[in-house]
Amino acid sequence: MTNQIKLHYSDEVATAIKANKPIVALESTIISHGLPYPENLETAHALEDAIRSKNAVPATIAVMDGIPKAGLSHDELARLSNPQIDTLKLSRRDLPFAISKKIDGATTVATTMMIAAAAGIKVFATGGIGGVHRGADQNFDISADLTELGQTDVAVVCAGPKAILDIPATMEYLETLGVPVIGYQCDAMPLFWSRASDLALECRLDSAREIADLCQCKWDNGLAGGVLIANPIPKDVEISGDIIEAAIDHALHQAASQNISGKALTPFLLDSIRHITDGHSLKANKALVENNAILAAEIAAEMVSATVFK
Ligand code: PSU
Ligand code: MN
Repeated sequence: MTNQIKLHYSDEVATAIKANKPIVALESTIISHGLPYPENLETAHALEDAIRSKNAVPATIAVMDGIPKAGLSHDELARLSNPQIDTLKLSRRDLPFAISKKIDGATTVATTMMIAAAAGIKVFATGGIGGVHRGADQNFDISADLTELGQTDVAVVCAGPKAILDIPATMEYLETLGVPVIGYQCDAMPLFWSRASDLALECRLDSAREIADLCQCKWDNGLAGGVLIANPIPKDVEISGDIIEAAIDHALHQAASQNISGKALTPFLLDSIRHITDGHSLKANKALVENNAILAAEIAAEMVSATVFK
């Protein structure tokens, strides 16, 4: 047997796996580094509740005391959201360090996919994936989320790449890696805080059933790797492209003048945009992740019924 991630399941997740119930993975970087306290803790609970309200089981993923976990306790969620505790942001390369040092770490899209796949969980809901940063031709800042999508069999529901990125370059990179990008009930790539962009998508699907089918066909045919589902932010909380673009510009200038780069860049930009938009971006961020959790639960339910009736 090849080695694989050794993980711990919460009772709720272990029971769901045995009973073949639909399960949705959730990431923890958004809790520790993406949202401020106390909204981060409130959102972590709201996401789990949204998934349970759809008769699916949430599996929030993180590394606690060096142990990769699928499903967290209330205490663990509180620990990850506590701003007084410095929690590492773990991408693929950081996982061995956190495990060997037995420390806590919040998982990004990349590491959440890895641990979800090891747990046999096929669907994961997040806010926005990481991607190719603006200026990547000079700084080479390309998120490991993309390479993970190219190799790990998990369907990731997001509201598009974060608009702080170079979106056309991110789309090209996903194409190179062979990652299907599905527009859920939309024809253009959603841009996280805004519903649409001028980037046309070639694959539109209008139901959770069709999305589950596409994933199953991909994996049944031995086509390894993830599927990206782009679910536009709900209309009532979207921020118009002009307003958000001005905020992003401002935030990017602040980051450059304070020499922020590497893994600190995404959290810095999200926080700075929250200040510039007077909290509007935070409200939007919470709503879009919840919207994604609900769609992910529907897809997970369709995947389960497909295996039962096969
Ligand atoms: N989307 C959000 N908030 C976040 C992130 C995404 O709404 O905090 C996180 C995700 O965990 C994603 C990470 O995997 O940012 C990407 O970071 P980087 O660009 O450093 O790879
Ligand atoms: Mn990066």
